[in-house]
Formats: sequence, C-alpha cells, structure tokens
Amino acid sequence: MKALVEDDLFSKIGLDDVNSGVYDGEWVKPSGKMLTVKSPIDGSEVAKISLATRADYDRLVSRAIEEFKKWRMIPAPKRGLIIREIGDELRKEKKNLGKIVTIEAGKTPSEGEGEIQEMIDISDLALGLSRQLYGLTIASERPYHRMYEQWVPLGPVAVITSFNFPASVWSWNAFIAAVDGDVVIWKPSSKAALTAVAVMKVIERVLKRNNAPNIFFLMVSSGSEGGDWITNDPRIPLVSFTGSVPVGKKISENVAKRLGKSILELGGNNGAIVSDKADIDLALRGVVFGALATAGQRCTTTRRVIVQEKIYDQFLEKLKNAYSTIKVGDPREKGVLVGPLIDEDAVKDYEHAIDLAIKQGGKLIFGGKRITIKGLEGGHYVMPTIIEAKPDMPIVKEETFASILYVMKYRTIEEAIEIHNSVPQGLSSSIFTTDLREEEAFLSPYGSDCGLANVNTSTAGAEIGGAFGGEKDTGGGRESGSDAWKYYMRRQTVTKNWGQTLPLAQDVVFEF
Ligand code: UN1
Repeated sequence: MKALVEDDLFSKIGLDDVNSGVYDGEWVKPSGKMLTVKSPIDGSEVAKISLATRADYDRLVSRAIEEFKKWRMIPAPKRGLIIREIGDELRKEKKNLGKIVTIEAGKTPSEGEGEIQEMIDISDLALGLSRQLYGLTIASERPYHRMYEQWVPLGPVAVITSFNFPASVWSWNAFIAAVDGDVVIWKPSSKAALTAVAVMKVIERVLKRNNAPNIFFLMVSSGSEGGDWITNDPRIPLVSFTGSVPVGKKISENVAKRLGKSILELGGNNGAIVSDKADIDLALRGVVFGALATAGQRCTTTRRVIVQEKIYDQFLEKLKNAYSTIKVGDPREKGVLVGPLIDEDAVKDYEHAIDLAIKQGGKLIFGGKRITIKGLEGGHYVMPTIIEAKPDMPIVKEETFASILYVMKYRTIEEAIEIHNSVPQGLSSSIFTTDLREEEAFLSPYGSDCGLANVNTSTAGAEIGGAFGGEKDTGGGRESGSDAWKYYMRRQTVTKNWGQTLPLAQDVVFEF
C-alpha cells in the first residue's frame, strides 16, 4: 500500500509543526486532552490534535467579539476581496487539501478535490454577493417619510459541521457569513478535525498577509461538550448545524431556550422515482451515483428508489449489474468508486440496518456484508447493498449513513409521490421521466415535499448557487446560495421623517 501521508504533504500545508486544534488568531498550545485522528482507509493513526478546554473556548469567544467589532465596520465589498483571496489560496492548495479529505474521510481523490472546488465556488459567490446585500425601499404612508430595510451584521456565529463534507459545508456558511460582516467560530466533527485544521492553516496565510481582523476561529472538541458550550452561550446569536436529527433537535432546543437563531441541516432520506417513461440508462446513472458516491454518506445520498412496476424487474436487473461492476476499496486507487465508511460504528449501523430490513420483510438483492481489503485490514469497508422493501417498513423511514438502497414498486405517479413523501425527512428528491405531466406533478403542490427537487438528475451533488436544505425532520434551514445570506444578518426596518411635523401612522391623532 502507498504511504497514507506522503512525505511532504503535511509540511506543504504547514501542518507538521502543529497539533493544536484551537485557533483564535494564533494556534493555542495544547493544554487539554488530545484527539487521535485515524484514517478510515486502513484504521491507522495519522495525527494527534488537541481539544479545546473551557478556558480556551471562553478566550476564543471574547476574541471573536473583539474581531467582530472591527470586521463589521469594513465595507462589505472589501470583505469580499479577502474572501476572494482565500478562494485563490484554496485554488493553489486544491490538490493537497483534497488529499487530506481523502485520508481523513476516505473519499476518492475526485470527490476530495471536488469538495475543495465547492469551497472555491462559494468564495466566488460570496465575492459577488458582497456587492449585492440588497435591502428593499418601501413606500411610506406618511408625508415626508422614507422607509427602507437594511441588513446589519449579526455577530460571532458558530458553525458545527459533520465529517462527511468536512470542508465545503463549513465554507457555505463561513464565507457567506464573512461577507455579511460576521466572524465565524467553527466546531468541526471530531471525526474530521484534521481537514478543519488544514483548511484553517491555508486561510490563516491570507488573513495574516492582509493584516485583516481574524474572522475565522476553530475549536476542535470531543463529543457534545463543545456543542453545549456554544448552544448555551448567549454571546453567539446564530448556530448553524449539520448532522443527525437527534443532535439537531437538542441543539435547536438549547438555542431556542435563549432565543437564539439556528440553521439546521439534518438528515436526508432521499428518494428517486423512476418512471416507465424514464430514459432508463440515465436514471441508472443518476441512482447509482446518488446511492454510492461518498460511500452513501452524503446527506443527499439516494436511499430509496421507487420504480414503476412495468420496468421494475428490468431496472432492478440493471441496478444489480451496475453494482457488481463497482469497485470498493482504497479510494486512492484508480477505478475505485466506493471507499470506506467513516468508522467502526458506521459499519455496525450498516449491519444493524440490514438485519432489521430483513426482519421487517425486506429481501436482500445485492451486498449485505462488510468486506476486508487485503493490506487495509483496519479499514471500514462494506458492500454496497440493495434491498427490496415495502414503503411502510420502519427501517425505510430512517437514515442509515451507509450505502444501503431500498427499492420499491409503484403503479401510478400519485402513488409514487405518496410513497416518496412518506418519510419524516425532506432534504432531496428526484424524478426520472421524460413525461411532462409526471415531471410537473412531482413539482406541484402535491409533489415532492423536499427542499431540493431534481428532474432527470441525482438527489446528490447539488450546486452551491441554490439554497441548500430541507423540510420536516431535515430542520428547515437553508445554506449556501440564493438568499441564504440573510440568515447571517439582522434585518432592520428604517423609517426616517425628513419633514417638520410628526404625522402618525394609521392616522392616529395624539394632540397635546
Ligand atoms: C451534505 O451531505 O451535507 O449535494 C452536503 C451534495 C453535496 C453536498 C452534500 N454538494 O451532494
């Protein structure tokens, strides 16, 4: 096997002399516990990173407040230029950072680099936005009055990210929040802390070079501890969280108790409807990519495929054939499309879900067990799995973060939509059809109930230009493009009287 970490990879990024997981403008010397970073590719240790102590956290938040006071007064287009330069630095480091993502999250190089590309894309979007933080002008009912709305920076905001998109999802939030005038405290998943440290190393260069306020802060912490500090801290007006439904509920409860704001991007249980009027080969590509990219560990992974009965057998056969050609293994190897799951717990969840599916009446069509790859015995590999299922099986309603695809049959498009919407989550959805009426039904008020609706393309692989997020148990938040920037600012309605009398709204009379 190739060495996991090439000789000079860490030094190129500036990682070799540091094992600090806390950055508050400077890298804080480790004083608490250490986290061991292991690669899911072979289970070996690749780094040790320090965890934030409560004292580190409090110092970090105080600094964030100080830096916010400076940053919010810099004009937004100038803030945009800093983010653009960060984008340029990421362009230079795309390959190296992509490699870190591969080592730590087990993604293929193409997906690892794709994630850094997504950061670059959002930096471009943020630059444009920095000149477009538009407010409305509103007609006043009073003479000599002017009304408008303006958007004002919010404060230090926290972004809590998951292991599966350890870099890009942070940047969706952080780069937009930064052009909005906020500073950002990042708590990455402890399963992907090395990527976060590496990203901060690259960004630090730009901030220091420009003598800019320190707008990005990092604190690695274990378990729920750091999350609890953040969510209960009234100094942080907004918490953006990506992760599981149970943790998201806890976070939103804590934040709501202090009347803070949260953006939640929780689980997906994404379905693809494949009509008998679909371009079958295109549908197959869309479903297989959606189900197996990132080893089934995307929020947008296709977990359910709902197939019209006339083409059901044919489609299932094609699906099985496609699955049998997919290479699972070391993601760095040419031809491998599916790497490992993130850790042993994920393998257990995979096995448990398959067990339950069979007990609940599902039929195993393909895969179903873990695999050992020669030379990578410590890695966490499983076979991509297809299970024939019924829509009302309880396991089908759950999101299992692994490559398990449930296949179901439908008769009419109405039935397909009903099955599609019969899960608690509402992130992404697809229909594969060439029939205009079916397509429009899927996009109609009785159609897909998800935040993302795709026609003839996969549930996974959204672009950054749209608002990303979903409904129901997915939490309702929106990040990334469109007008998601508004979440990170406060809206202020301004009324100005430029006359010499005081006319009152609603014609109220108050003479004295
Ligand atoms: C996630 O899994 O949290 O749409 C984000 C996609 C990626 C982002 C997924 N661009 O699949």
